[in-house]
Amino acid sequence: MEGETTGQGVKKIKNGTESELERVMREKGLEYRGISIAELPKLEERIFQLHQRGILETNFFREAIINGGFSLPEDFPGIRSLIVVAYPQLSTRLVFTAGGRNVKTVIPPAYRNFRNRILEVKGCLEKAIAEKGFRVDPAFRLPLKALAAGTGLGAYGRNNIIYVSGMGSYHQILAFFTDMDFDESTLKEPRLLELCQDCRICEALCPSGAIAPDRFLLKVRRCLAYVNDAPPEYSFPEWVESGWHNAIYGCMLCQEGCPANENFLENWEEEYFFSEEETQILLEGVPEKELPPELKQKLGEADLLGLLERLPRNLGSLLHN
Ligand code: B12
Ligand code: SF4
Ligand code: SF4
Repeated sequence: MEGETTGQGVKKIKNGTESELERVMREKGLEYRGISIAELPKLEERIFQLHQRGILETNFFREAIINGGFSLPEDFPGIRSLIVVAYPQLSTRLVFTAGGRNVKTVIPPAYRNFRNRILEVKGCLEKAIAEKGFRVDPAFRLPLKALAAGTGLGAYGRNNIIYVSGMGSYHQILAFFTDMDFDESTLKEPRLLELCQDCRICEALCPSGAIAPDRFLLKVRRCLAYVNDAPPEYSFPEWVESGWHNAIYGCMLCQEGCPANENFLENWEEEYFFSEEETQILLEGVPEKELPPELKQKLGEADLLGLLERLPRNLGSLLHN
């Protein structure tokens, strides 16, 4: 496959003033970077070192490394690179009704329609490069923040979340294997957001101490996002105060209070209202097949059906705030 390289490091398809990939991604408002697949073992090693030092407080090590999350798909020979993509996404507002009172909460950015977005972006990438004989396949199990930082797509905030220029932390990170080459594709050192140098707002706002002054990595088990994503049979630990909950799952306190996000707080991707009766049905944990069709459709659109079993616990806690 013949080609030349652009200043941005993307293989430019012959006869194009810019590569088709750059054009398609720009039109969709997506940011992306490419990295050689040969760099992946270096990332694995970085994470392994954190594990060796005993500071990786997450199951991620087991899932990603021991269970082969870094291994390449066998049905895709000739993988050359990874394309790492940031797709902007705002919060989705939810308004529940209980005791005549409206209770407002959110689905955080990045949580909604993840699978659909993978397919959508895969479609865009295919439109741009498949025609030239390249292939793309989603990479689900790689450490996406570390990849975003390692490709220079984004920088870490002190809150452990990736920030991308023009999107703040309001985006989803996606990654794809491809047999296309990028020329500027070595693994970079992770960068801290400049604003964080003189700021500790997120540390102060985190109610549970998950963002700690003495370590960069999150204290994962203290994070409300870890707590309220637990399977439905687990109730919240005693140390979690109900007033802390602020999202139907996940938590937005360290993002909403961050000055790097000030442009993204006012708008919603979408808004869904739940009547008193609907709120009650959700609190009772009515199974999906017994839901009134309209409520089921609304939950489907909001991408909340997968969370149905956790709703009595998570929503119940929000309503008691
Ligand atoms: C496990 C997981 C969680 C766990 C643990 C999070 C964690 N910090 O490890 C829990 C349940 C707590 C969680 C919470 C959330 N998550 Co989460 N999570 C994941 C998952 C599955 C893996 C994360 C991972 O790689 N952990 C492993 C560690 C090693 O990664 P790391 O933190 O990047 O570690 C690097 C840095 O610490 C760096 N480093 C070390 N020291 C230093 C020092 C300095 C100065 C610097 C700059 C860097 C640095 O080196 C490490 C290795 O490279 C990913 C999906 C995926 N496949 O990647 C989503 C993912 C990371 N989560 C995501 C989101 C949106 C969230 C929440 C914001 C959701 C919410 N609103 O509640 C919260 C954020 C909580 C927080 N403040 O971090 C997004 C991230 C989007 C973004 N913009 O960053 C992802 C990518 C999912 C997605 N596809 O959108 N998550
Ligand atoms: S609140 Fe301040 S320290 Fe925390 S991520 Fe935002 S800018 Fe950085
Ligand atoms: S998501 Fe919430 S609990 Fe987790 S670190 Fe941020 S503020 Fe703390």
